[in-house]
Amino acid sequence: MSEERRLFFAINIPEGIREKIYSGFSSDLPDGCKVVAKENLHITLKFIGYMGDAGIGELEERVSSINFPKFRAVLKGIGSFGNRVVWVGVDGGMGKLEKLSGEVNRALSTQEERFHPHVTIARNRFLKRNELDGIIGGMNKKEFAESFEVNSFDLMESHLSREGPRYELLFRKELV
Ligand code: 3AM
Repeated sequence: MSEERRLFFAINIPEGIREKIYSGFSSDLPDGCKVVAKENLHITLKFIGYMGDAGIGELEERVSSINFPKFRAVLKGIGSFGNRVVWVGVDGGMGKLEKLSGEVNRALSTQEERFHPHVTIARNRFLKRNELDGIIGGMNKKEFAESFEVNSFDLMESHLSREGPRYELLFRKELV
């Protein structure tokens, strides 16, 4: 039996925008937050969980039936889920992202879950709610907005370690 791997489908963010997010926001966050590495910034399309190699082959075959047109997405604004996950929001292409997520669920025969597209930039560990809200308020004054064309999505493997996750691209599904 092959080793189980931790998998998720992601829309990877172009390098220039990852650089702007990282240098403009992530690197300013205090130590109480665990910042997502610049190379790991992405929008999770669907978390899969653990699967062996045969499962990966099946995922690839199933998503190969998806014929979804390329579209533009706009990343805008900073927010948080509760007092924990700090994110850059999606403020354009939302309908298309939701449709694409639906297509992925249809192809995989998985249930639709609540889908809130976002780019996690940090996870708060020690900051109090009002401290984090103050930092996010300051970040939003910078009025970050960047758009890019979504022309593919990727199956990623997450290798967990003490230093944080390392993501490996397993296959790419091109949009049409
Ligand atoms: O892209 P973000 O950071 O929002 O939180 C995990 C991360 O999301 C999420 O999958 C992404 C890649 O690791 N994740 C981890 N475990 C999960 C689970 N059991 C999960 N999402 C849903 N269910």
